Amino acid sequence: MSARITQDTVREWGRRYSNWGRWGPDDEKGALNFITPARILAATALPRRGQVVSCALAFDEHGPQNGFGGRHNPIHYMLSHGGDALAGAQDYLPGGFRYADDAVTMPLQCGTQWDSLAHVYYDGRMYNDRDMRLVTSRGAAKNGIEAARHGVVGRGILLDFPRHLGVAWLEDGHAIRPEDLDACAEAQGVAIESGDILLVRTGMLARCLERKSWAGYCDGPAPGLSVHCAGWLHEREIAAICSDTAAVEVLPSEAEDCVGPLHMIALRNSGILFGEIFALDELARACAEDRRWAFLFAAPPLPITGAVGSPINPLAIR
Ligand code: UVW
Repeated sequence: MSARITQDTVREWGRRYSNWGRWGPDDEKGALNFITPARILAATALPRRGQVVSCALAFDEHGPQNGFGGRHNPIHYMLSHGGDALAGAQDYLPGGFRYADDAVTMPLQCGTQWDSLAHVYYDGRMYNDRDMRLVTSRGAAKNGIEAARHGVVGRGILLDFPRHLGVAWLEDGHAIRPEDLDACAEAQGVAIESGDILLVRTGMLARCLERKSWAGYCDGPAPGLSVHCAGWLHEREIAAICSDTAAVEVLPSEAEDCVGPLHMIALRNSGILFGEIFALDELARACAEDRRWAFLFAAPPLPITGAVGSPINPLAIR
């Protein structure tokens, strides 16, 4: 029987698993600092097949958003197209040259994305003991996603829980505990190393696609990492944690009196990037085929100045 988890537990574990000051007072990269040049070079030796697998969900109107938190799916619209050309609106262009342009309106958190280290805070402070008032309607003056512009590149590890447990997907509310992470890694024959980017597949996104329904995906219970994984992530020096759910961590909250306890500890105190709404099914199939769950992984954010997140097209290179 687990002890009660409360805000006080979160504060205590936040202090225990803190990386504030570890890379100096100016640091905005957090746990990405664990990805050293040596780790990147080692990761480049992993691909065997020359196979590139995207972990992005399509950015379109069929995405999972339902208005929760003001988030909506991407709205893509055309600024110029063949109809303009046909109507003569591009006749000012000499020599028969015609063109199409487009635009997209989207919350940066609506699809496959990184949460920056300015995304969550409590007690008025965010990663590296910065004041949350640094994040205003003008954006994040510190800890914005552009701090990760030279990454995120390194060794990716997929932990495929449905495959490990012999189920199609984990049930909503299924909490993945530290010992489960170890058992899944061991079953897959991978040893977790400092600087790894961890991709945890729960099968929730696959379930939604199979049922052709996103009901509950953004605002309901979900499988995910237990708050008890905060110490595991910190001790193993994980650089970034990603999942095929909207929050990475299990929902409902395991804490009695607060939401997002894993975000609060692992993102705010340990400085670990959270990657959400990752599409991991194709990668899971590819990894199972050759029984190799480690790969070169590249998921750079868009360097949007002051943004607290970024859409991404994460690539596993195998
Ligand atoms: C919040 O933590 C507010 O959102 P998300 O789960 O998308 O990171």
